[in-house]
Amino acid sequence: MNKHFSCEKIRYEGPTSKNPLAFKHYDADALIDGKPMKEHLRFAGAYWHVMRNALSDPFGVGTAHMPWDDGSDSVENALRRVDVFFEFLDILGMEYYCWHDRDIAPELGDLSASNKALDAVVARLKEKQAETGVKLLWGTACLFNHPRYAQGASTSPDLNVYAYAAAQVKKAMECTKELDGRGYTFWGGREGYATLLNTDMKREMDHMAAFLHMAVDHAKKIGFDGPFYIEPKPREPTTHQYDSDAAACLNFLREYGLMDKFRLNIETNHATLAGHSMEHELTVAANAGMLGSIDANRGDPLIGWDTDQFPTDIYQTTQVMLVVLGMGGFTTGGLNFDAKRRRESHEPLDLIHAHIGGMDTFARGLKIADAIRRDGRLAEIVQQRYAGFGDELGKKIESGQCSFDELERFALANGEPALDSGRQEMLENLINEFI
Ligand code: XLS
Ligand code: NI
Ligand code: NI
Repeated sequence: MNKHFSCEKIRYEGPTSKNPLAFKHYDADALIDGKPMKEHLRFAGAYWHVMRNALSDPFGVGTAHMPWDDGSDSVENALRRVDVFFEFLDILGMEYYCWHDRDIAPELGDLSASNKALDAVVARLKEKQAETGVKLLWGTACLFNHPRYAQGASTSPDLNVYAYAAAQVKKAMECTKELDGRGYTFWGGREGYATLLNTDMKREMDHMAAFLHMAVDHAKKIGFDGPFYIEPKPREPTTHQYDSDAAACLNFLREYGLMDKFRLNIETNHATLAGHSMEHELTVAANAGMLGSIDANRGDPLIGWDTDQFPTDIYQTTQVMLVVLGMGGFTTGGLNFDAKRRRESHEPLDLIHAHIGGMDTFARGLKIADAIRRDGRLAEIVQQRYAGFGDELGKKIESGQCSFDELERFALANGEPALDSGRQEMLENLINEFI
């Protein structure tokens, strides 16, 4: 029995099990389409939610019980958390994790003291990784919590803040490299504006691009070859964030010549805040060959902010896994549970329940998506809808060899088009056959 989480290691017991502390669908080594489930899903624990989220909300203080944490900013306390976090990962059999610099180590009086504390914790993380085989999915720098970042980090009007942010990212990249991280994430927490009255948007975006170019240069210099991820989010905390959705990020990366080194990290609750579905955002990213990783969570349809709830919707995880399987699976990325318990679920054991649910929901989504793909009807129907473009004229259009003159001749000769049904409801029924 683990003393911090009051449970044993979580095992797969199959769909008929009534044990709340067992997986019903996530069977790590079971093969789906020739590949173990754990390799399809690449689950990661988010250090900030598991170890550092006290579960406060805008109206109340934290409720989480963290008996291992003395609440101090000491390095000893930070090191103790590392050990507990690795116990947590082991209980669930999670092989990856993610962090912000300031989650794993305290921010102290000045930058060099903070860097020193970070080094001490990174050394412990490195030992723990070697001992357990756990890997770092990505690291990132927290450029949104400290008051200095109130007006942005790489988009701050204050050059001193810009430089401070650069120094913080430089160090976080070096720590990620030290821990053999598979990627490095930029989420622009404060990279946006509260009002355009005081904002030179063009200049701020130019500054952000210069910042990211310096990150690319530094990666080359230190030999970090993992991709960088940009994580789109439309608003919150700012009124408008520059990385507002997948399409805006792709446009930004193209405009500033950053497509090579970057991929997108798409988060479910950010997609819905942007007024899109997760399926939409993933499809936009995947179509551009730019889907790198996923922050798995969900919003609440009745609450208008980033509630970061654990995924429970099988329909949604099916859609996600259809896109992931469709692009041939993750390479460097994975499914990072950027999700927190509700404030009412304050016991450490609730962290285990929450992740069991998230992992099982994705395991089911994976199995269902694989079955839909093997069945083949859905893909066939989509293919058929565009069948006309497989003909000679269609091929000319798709290869850029056609002209308006030719299409006008065709339209005049063929008369009014007789449209086929889109069959949406039939396809919805088809998906439900598998769920
Ligand atoms: C916040 C973001 C954040 C990033 C990492 O909404 O999701 O947690 O994933 O900075
Ligand atoms: Ni996130
Ligand atoms: Ni988020």
